[in-house]
Amino acid sequence: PTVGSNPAIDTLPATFRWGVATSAYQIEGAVHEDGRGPSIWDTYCRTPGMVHDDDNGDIACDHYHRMPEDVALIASLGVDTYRFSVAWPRVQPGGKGPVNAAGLAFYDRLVDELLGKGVDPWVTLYHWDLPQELEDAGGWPERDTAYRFADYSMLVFDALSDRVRTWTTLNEPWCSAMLGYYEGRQAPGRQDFEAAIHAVHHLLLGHGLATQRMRAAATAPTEFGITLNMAHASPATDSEADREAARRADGLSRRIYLDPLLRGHYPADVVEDLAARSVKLPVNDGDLEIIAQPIDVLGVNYYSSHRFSGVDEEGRTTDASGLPVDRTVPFGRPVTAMDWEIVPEGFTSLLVQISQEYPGVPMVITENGAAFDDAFADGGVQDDDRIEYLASHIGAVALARSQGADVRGYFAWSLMDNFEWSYGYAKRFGLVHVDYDTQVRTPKSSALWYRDTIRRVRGR
Ligand code: GBH
Repeated sequence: PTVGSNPAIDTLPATFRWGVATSAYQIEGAVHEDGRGPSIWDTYCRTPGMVHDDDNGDIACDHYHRMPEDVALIASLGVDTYRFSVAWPRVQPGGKGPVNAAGLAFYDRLVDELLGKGVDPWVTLYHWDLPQELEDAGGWPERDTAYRFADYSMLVFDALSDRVRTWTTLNEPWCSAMLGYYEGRQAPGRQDFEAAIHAVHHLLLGHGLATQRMRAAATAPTEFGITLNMAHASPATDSEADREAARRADGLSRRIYLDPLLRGHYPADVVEDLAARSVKLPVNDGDLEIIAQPIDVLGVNYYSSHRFSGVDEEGRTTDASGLPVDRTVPFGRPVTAMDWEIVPEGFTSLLVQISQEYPGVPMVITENGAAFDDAFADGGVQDDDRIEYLASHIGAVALARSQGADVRGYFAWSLMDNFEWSYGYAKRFGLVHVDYDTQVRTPKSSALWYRDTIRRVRGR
């Protein structure tokens, strides 16, 4: 069959929402301009050895200076929606206090430019770039940060809500909490499990506080939500130990967010697992009501899925520190340049599972995509591997819809190659190639395939 052909895609309705996504620190550059303050990522990148090649986002895709050109590129793909994030340190350089008008003005221009080209803006308020001053005061493990986030959100909402119809608070709180404060693989690079669990609660609280205030202030129909990164967790075998490992992993990565958001309480088994590690979620009276504010859309970011075993290679069920083993067992599938296994059917399983466990939740795929070792040749990139990845995963979404999951849209990650966090510029996720010496953008074959797919599905 031809590259990227997948009949399931053509079962998607003409009203399905198509988009591309980016985030501020990964594309903007201009880190010292118009009064922007430092974020935890500026600091992390300057800590030798934390980021591949000690790269940083100082210039990135220079989007801050090339925004109109990039919006034209977005429009040329024929998407309905552009999902971008607002940089908190541009709007409020120290994370609190009055608005920095020059920084906020950039997003004002971006929104106008998008609307002028017929593309809907979809705002993410926080995609990992915490103002450094707030981290110096303790960061997300501190309760105060949640209130600071709600204040910041209102500054942006007041400026843009006359034109922006969809607002998501956080991108992937699991990454902020676990990679940032426990594993240390992302900014701020701390390694403290208890701090990470406190961060989980304060991120969710910040989401709830911001959502509550924005909704109360809205004067036009507006959708609110949050984006979570999720995978489908399954046991490697039917053994009790493996089923327990999958339950624990799923609890700490997925249900610890979905349950408080959509059911108003933390999952009892996760609370027990945490107690076994002498850690407690710092819940105050009334917090769960705030976190469980109704949302209009759940953003789902999907890249891969995992099988779990509760037994290590030597047959032990606890590790050196006495913690139960949660070991991922590869499916043996092809991997992307990130070494992430390509598991599209896990995407279907995940979406159907969410729709069964949390009935009625409307979802949009706010990120899905892949890095591959693109070869730039003859003036372009023929990225058949990316086309196949996108086709199989969009097909998986269509299949999930036919099995009852209410998925209303799909946004490809990413519009263009960009700063891939700890991997620096070494990994390319873009539909559009970026030459970092010249900043020339060149649509890859996948960009053209995506444009044609959208046109075909919409045209039926
Ligand atoms: C997203 O995070 C981010 O929102 C985005 O900024 C980023 O550029 C993009 O993805 C690509 O990385 O090693 O098989 O266990 C991704 C979150 C969490 C997805 C960890 C992959 C591990 C896969 N990631 N997960 S595996």
